[in-house]
Amino acid sequence: MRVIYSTVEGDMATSLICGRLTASLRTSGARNTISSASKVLCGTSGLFAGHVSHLQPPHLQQQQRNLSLHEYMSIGLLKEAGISVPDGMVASSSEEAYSVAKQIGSKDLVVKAQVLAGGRGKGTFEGGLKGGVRIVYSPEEARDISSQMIGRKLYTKQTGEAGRICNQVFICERRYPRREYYFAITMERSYQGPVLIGSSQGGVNIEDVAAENPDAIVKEPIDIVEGIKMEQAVKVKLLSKQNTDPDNTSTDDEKKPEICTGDENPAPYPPPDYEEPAPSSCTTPELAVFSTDYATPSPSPPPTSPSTLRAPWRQESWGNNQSYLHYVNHYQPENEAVGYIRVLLHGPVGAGKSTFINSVSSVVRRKMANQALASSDNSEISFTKEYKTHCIQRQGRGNFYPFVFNDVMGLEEGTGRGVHVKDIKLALKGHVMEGYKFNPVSPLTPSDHGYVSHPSPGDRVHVLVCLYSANAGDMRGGVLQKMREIREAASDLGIPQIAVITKIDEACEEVENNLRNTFKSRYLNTKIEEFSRNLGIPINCIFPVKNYCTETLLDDDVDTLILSALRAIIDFGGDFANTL
Ligand SMILES: Nc1nc2c(ncn2[C@@H]2O[C@H](COP(=O)(O)OP(=O)(O)OP(=O)(O)O)[C@@H](O)[C@H]2O)c(=O)[nH]1
Ligand SMILES: [Mg+2]
Repeated sequence: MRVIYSTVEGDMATSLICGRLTASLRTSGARNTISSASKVLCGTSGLFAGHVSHLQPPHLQQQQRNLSLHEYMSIGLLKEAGISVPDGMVASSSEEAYSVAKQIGSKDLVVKAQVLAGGRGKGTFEGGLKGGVRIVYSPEEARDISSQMIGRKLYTKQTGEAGRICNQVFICERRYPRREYYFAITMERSYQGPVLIGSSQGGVNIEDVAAENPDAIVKEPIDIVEGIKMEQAVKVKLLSKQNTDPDNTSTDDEKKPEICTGDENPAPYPPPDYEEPAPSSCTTPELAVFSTDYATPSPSPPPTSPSTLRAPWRQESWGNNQSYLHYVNHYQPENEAVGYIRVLLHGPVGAGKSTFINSVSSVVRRKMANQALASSDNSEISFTKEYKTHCIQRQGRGNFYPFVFNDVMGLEEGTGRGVHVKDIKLALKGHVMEGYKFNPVSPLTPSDHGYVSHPSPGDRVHVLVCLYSANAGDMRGGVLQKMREIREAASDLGIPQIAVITKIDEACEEVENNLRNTFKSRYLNTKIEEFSRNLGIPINCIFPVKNYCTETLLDDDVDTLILSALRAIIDFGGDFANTL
């Protein structure tokens, strides 16, 4: 349910209550819903309570307007009146947003900027965040997004260049309604009182609907003494039939309240063309026009899971492994002085670095490999302790693929823990000797035995790959800082960088069930965007993979993702090696 604040120039304020009846009709039926809404408006604590001050003569009345309502306030009023609304709370700081999201307890949430302006969904915040209505999947993400909204101005097509400050966000559970209906109760001058308006067409371009299909809109003036009558409630209710019964062939007997659970064939919420009504759209005097922010749903949208998108966010040539393998098998670095592409892997403890090396080896050798010792659990302490180069053997003795992987100890939060950032920086330049045992407390120095004083072009790193688990919570400050530092050092040396997001199977059920959902997963899409933002790695340089961990047989789809990442790794590395 939404209440949209609006004013009309002149002496009459117009407020619209636009309700998404799907949720409430489900539980209470039309009359209850509408009369509950009227309580919100006209009851003793209702919005219009001040306007009807118990029938005093007009000249004694002090007109009171309590109409500048933020969405969370109106939702509170509707809830109080017994109307079913999504569970949610308001937050004034990002930390509060975090605890509110935790309290709601859902991992499918919407963060909505509380700004009295239309067009929030398509607005932009100062600082660059796009969209005043954002879907998030964790309390951490709610905190992150809120921190980019609270205290900043939102610019929408209604705020103009001045923008409007966002002081609060409303965090609520996400709902997946199947159909959209709108109704408004507005004070309208021509009726000298509140008018009930309903539409079966949603609200997008409602002015056009009013002109082209007036039957799709019902207007019922409310007698403020008698309240809403049953026939009026039924009239509004029947609008829903128009939406589901386009030919209007059903008999009156069939026109009974319909249960619309919103759980079947869910549509995205909010839908991609989310658009809020402009306050100015209410100025038409004879009709308090309400614009909806949801598209009228198609009668039978294709079934999709709420967690997957209809169209993938990246194209992948599933089943095209032969061409990938052909490329990898025939690859030769152009620069003969280099001989092989050196790939350095880094990332937090347990991100799947060693397992990725084994996975690549398994895919290209077409049999399971276990050459890089990987942890059998998700320990907090790095399992890999030494600097080790992994070559991958190909057919024929002494014959290896022209790319090698360097595995390192994992990064940890805090000082004196995990691999030292300075050691990774030295490895980038080729100063770290094979077999060097990492010391989290003190980095390698030129006087140490493990220091390579004169590295060859082949000792140097040609491509840096950052591994990160899709299943990790928020990007921890300390580890993120270390990853950034390593990235900067690599950038200074001109070394190209790629990120591999592992454990996509653990992070997302749809992906676990079918790896081909990888690029349709909303969660992964968001996660990769967040990762890209935090680390500054472009999205097209980030590759989601599922490593081979428990399998004993190769799988085509697992191979596709690994080969796709591998191809980019050797391409990037080869380009850099050519410059040496
Ligand atoms: N489900 C799943 N598990 C994975 C994946 N990648 C790695 N793992 C598991 O995650 C755990 C840690 O993997 P490792 O490869 O040892 O991680 P690492 O980054 O080398 O960790 P350290 O050497 O300890 O820094 C192991 O139990 C792996 O089986 C993946 O894509 N999916
Ligand atoms: Mg390891």
